[in-house]
Amino acid sequence: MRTQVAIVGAGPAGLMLSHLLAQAGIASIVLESRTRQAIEETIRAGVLEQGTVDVMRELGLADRMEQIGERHAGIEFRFRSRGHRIPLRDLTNGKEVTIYAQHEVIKDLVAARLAQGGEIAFGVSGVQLHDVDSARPRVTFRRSPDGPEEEIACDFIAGCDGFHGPSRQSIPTSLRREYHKTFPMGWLGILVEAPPSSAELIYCNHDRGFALVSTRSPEVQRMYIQVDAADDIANWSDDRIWTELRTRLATDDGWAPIEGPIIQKSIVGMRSFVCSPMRFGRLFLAGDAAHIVPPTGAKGLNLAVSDARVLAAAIVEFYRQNKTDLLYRYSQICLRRVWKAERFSNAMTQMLHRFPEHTPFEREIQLAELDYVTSSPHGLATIAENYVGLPIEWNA
Ligand code: RFL
Ligand code: PHB
Repeated sequence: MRTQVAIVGAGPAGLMLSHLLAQAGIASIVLESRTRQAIEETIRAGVLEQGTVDVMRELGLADRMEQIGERHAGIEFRFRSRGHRIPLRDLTNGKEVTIYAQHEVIKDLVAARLAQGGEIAFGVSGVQLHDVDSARPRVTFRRSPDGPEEEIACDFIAGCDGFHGPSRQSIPTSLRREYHKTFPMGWLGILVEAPPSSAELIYCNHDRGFALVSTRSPEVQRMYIQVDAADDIANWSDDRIWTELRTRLATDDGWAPIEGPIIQKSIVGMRSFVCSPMRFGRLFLAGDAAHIVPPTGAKGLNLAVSDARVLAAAIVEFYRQNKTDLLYRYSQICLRRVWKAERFSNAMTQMLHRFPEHTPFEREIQLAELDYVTSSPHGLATIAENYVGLPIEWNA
């Protein structure tokens, strides 16, 4: 088999890249280890930056998002039992975020790609990358564990296979640097059958830990609470979860979450990670394969999409104009935006969670920080500008 771009991984990065390339008439094949059903059902992110929404529109894939996604013009920070609104739209010349679940984005991208005749091989195994630093890279894989090995010869490989995928390991360790930080807490996330408790997202800092009220639809809410990183979901009965949510989110004027049956619950860890550079020869990493942010800034999916935009532009420039300028600058352009998203996600995490090691002094400093960013016009503008998403700086 031969194609122009072999894409490993059908997450937001890989699928978005396949669409952006197809729009420019460039062929790709996507290899995905999980089944279509599994990728369309995994519950993950929910907040789309304006730039991500714009790409969906440009690709003509925004119909369902416009129907069932919700546009939010602000968010709330809650601490010392009081809410403080951050008016995103007013502070960013009209930019907003859209609440639309990642698995809905995946469904839209997969359906459209298959309808256009695009090739996505689901459930493949044994994906291996070969000769990535030559002009003729190859990917081998099996369609089923005991099926024959098949080979794709290509011009470029896009490693969009998430944090645990094999692509990053194809960059020799001597040529890449990895930056890691693990946070001492996790997020217990739930899906609840109940109407929204709040018209906008609530990020809450409480003595007992962080809580977040988000939403998925008029019938389903998404909520999170900070728990110990090593905690087991079996320790969390529905009653215990509701007690924590009620306690952490309570306000002086009697606010309480709207409760309902919990239909899904799980705990995820929180880490920061960056791999630099994001390119080796003809292998280009995109999304979680190259970087992870803690979910507090709602940036992971959006970074995956902005990497895909830069990579698509670089590959299009190569085929159309026979230029390699953007390809060579790919890593630099992406990492400039990635580090700013790492910075923001880290700052949000530090500001909003309880840290076991904090002294009473550090706790007061944290609350003063929240007071500053929710009362100073500069503090508010900084949060808003970063939350709706920074632009890609093509001249990096
Ligand atoms: P993905 O989505 O992990 O996709 C990678 C794909 O590669 C496949 N794969 C392989 N395929 C073939 N061969 C192999 N050997 C393979 N190994 C792996 C995998 O099966 C998978 O389908 O990476 P991508 O495309 O880079 O996208 C990244 C995002 O999924 C991720 O950053 C976000 O979900 C993070 N995130 C959030 N991001 C946001 O922008 N806004 C949010 O509100 C937000 N909330 C969240 C989040 C992540 C969370 N969790 C679960 C960590 C909330 C949570 C709770
Ligand atoms: C979500 O709705 O899943 C969500 C919202 C905001 C975040 C992270 C996740 O910061």
